[in-house]
Amino acid sequence: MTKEYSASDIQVLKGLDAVRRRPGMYIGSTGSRGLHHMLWEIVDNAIDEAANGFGDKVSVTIHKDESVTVEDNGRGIPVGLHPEMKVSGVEVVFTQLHAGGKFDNANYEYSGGLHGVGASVVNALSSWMIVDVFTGGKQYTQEFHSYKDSKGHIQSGRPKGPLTEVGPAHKRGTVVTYMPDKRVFETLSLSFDKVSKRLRELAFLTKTVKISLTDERVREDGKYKSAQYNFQGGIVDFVKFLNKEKTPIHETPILIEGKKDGVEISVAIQFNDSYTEGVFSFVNNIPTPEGGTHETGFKSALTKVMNDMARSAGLIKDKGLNFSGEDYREGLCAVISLKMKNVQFEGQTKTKLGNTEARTAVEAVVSEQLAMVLADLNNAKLAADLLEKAHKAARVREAARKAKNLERQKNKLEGAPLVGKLSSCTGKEPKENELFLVEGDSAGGSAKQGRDRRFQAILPLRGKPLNVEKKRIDQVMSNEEFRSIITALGAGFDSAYDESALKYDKVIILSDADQDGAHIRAILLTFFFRYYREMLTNGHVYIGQPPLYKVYKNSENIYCYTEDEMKEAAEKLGKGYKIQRYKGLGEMNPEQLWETTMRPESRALLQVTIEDAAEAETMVSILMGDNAESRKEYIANNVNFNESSSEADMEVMIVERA
Ligand code: 1YM
Repeated sequence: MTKEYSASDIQVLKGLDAVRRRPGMYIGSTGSRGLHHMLWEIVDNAIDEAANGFGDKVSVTIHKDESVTVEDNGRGIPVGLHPEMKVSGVEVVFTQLHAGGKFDNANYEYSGGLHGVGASVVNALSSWMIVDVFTGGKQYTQEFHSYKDSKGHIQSGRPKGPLTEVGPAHKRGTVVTYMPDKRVFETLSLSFDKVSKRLRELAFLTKTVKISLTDERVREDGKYKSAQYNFQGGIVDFVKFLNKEKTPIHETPILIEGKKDGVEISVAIQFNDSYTEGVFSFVNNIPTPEGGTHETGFKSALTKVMNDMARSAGLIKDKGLNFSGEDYREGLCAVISLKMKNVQFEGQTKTKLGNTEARTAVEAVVSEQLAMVLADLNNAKLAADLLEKAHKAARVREAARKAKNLERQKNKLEGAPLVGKLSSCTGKEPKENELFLVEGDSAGGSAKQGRDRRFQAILPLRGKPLNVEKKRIDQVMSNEEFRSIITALGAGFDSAYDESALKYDKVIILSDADQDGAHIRAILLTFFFRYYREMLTNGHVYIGQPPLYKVYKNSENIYCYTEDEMKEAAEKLGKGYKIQRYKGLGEMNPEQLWETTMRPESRALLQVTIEDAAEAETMVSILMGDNAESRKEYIANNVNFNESSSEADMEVMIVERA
């Protein structure tokens, strides 16, 4: 039944083989991230169809065998023959890189970074794929597979036959099922949490669409684990959701929508009574956590509109206190969503928008509309509250600035200052040096003895550091634990941070594998997220991974980081093995700590990304914020006290192993 394909197909299919040779180029990685990326490719096509007004439902099903089905009720991928390729539109879409009419159309030109590389990449990296299209009262189907030919070469994403009509149909839409190829991916297991979070985000960003997720691998109360999302309010619902743990100072978010120079702009804003700022931006539904021109445009507009108001209100005088942009952004929660062509992504992780037209367009649209909203008499109280808030913030900032300058002067005056508890390293080359932030004095002691003092410095932290949530910058600065970190880093902090002065290339958090350790780690990550964001984007922050078990017999020791590894090791050593479970870092002697956790050649470090830190911040707000209800809910959903390790919480904050 497998038919030989014509010469023109062979050309096409070579593209798929190239994808298989270098999967990373197309989906970023062959780890968990890449695996999820596959799903986003197919989901994006389904969401686009709904966003363009065709259909309103998208469903995702993760099957027991880790294959995935995505279904929409749009027009269906075109089934007619492609005039040049002489095969169906469906076949073109799934076998040609960047195929199809869609790529000439505005929606598809947005592929920047890794997004939008297309459904054919998913086919190329799957062991099999089935596409069903329902259109014009008929059902069509086509199957693809990847197999080894007689010479042992992999043939990727080859059609088993042409698109075939299989019967009548009473619905419209596209259904794609695929099995990620285990010859390509290190893991085939999609994370329900990751997938549901992203689908929720897409439901906020595309308000017409109803999205459902079913996980057939997991049963809950006799049903499959599932989630459904539909937000009629779109990004207005999004900011309300983001503010759920906080106390908004006005009930209805401000919504700004407009189009300029080909850039479609939607912004939703709701202020809360906290001191933190949260701007969440997206371009063509892709998150841009590193910010970029759109965020810059938004911030200048906000500053300009507020400055104009402050000036009219007589708050800004030529002499004396001036307001800065930051002062206006205390307690700001905003979602920015842009739709535009020819997107340029920049930055370390290609998640920063570079297009200059986005800055001018956002600035113009937001300035004009925000000024109107705040001039509206119905919003007079909000306008007055915002000015008062900014005024307070400016006074505090001024006080903090004075204190900070003092701090920096101190650093300069004393050269390498002696931080009380810091055991510094002897090496003077910051690029080589590492700073370990260690939970507890006893572990700190072992780390001090076990380290390589030429490049490893140890700073033991006593007890739990101050919870940074809801603390003003001046309070954080005067806390002893944070002060010692700030001083040890030697590069100022917050707006005074100066990366060129940073004394350590790696800052490694070492905490116990228990609830307390997870808590301390989350607080420290929140601290870096709030005051040293650049350190995160530049990849300076790490989490050390002490082993949870030692399995040993006679003189052989195997250190294990998960329960599975432990079981495997026990099996390997056979009869007579013993297991030591490390409840804390303090239980390891200096040599063991060095060998398992500190020695560069044998340790496993997790590099913390900005997303991880942002998640830790969310976790900290929930666990320590004032909303007891959501705290309970969070703990019930995320923290498993029976679990032997703290992997449950680690899940929430951490990436793949570096
Ligand atoms: C479960 C995944 O891929 N749906 C989907 C894809 C397409 C269309 C409709 C579609 C688009 C257009 C015209 C158009 C795609 N079509 C193409 C191409 N769901 C899923 N639903 N007609 C149908 O944009 O012009 C690529 S994707 F290239 F064939 F037009």
